[in-house]
Amino acid sequence: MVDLSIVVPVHNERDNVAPLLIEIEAALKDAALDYEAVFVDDASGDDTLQVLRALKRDHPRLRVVRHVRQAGQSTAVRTGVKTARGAWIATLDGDGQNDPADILTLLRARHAAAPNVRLFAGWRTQRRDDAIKRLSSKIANAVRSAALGDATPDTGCGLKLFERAVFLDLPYFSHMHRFLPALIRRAGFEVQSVPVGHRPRVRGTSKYGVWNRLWVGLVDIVGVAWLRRRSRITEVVEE
Ligand SMILES: Nc1nc2c(ncn2[C@@H]2O[C@H](COP(=O)(O)OP(=O)(O)O)[C@@H](O)[C@H]2O)c(=O)[nH]1
Ligand SMILES: [Mg+2]
Repeated sequence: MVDLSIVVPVHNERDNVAPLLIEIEAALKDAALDYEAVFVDDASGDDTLQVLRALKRDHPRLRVVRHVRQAGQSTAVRTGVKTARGAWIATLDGDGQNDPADILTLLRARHAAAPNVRLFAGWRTQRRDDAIKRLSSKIANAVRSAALGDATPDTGCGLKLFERAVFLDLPYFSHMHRFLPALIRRAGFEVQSVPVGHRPRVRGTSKYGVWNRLWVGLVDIVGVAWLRRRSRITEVVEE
């Protein structure tokens, strides 16, 4: 067991994984926290996997798992969560746009929060993406939160802190990573958004454009709305 598992989904991020791992280690150096970093390579076509394998030699906290076939970001996150040994999970994008130091921001929020809060969602208050991505995200967030009432201004942020057991109990579907607040509330728990930093992508290229997020996103809103209607929650008492 470890105190915290950091899960990082990566696809074609050969130049980002080493700097990110080093930043994670620097951020948590003084935190008196036993942690592991689980990088999930989603069948990258570049040499991301070779870079990760080489890093393992000098970085004992690093664990690497890989998908034999590309299965997408949500599935990679889930693979990492299943692999993880910690009761709590922090996720980060593999491209360096999230600042690993904000893991501590989320841990501080958890420290101050009520016990029923099981998801701390990063909220990129100053997004460092191009105007098209910022605008499409703004619209998507508005539509989604109006349809699902998930009370979360930024569900797409890769930086999140949640309880492993609660996550693994959620219904699984590809692209579910943008719906974690709605799904966790559906399970009867609370979600708290926490302002975090954001940085421009300096290496590699983005995997998402407007269209490959928009259409699946609209279909998924309908699916998650249906899941919410079919939810029944009760406390269970053993006699
Ligand atoms: N495992 C996996 N990760 C992905 C995939 N697409 C994107 N990612 C990761 O998800 C994160 C965010 O993707 P990115 O391309 O930066 O999206 P953007 O920030 O919206 O431009 C990065 O860590 C990517 O490596 C995928 O198909 N599989
Ligand atoms: Mg990115």
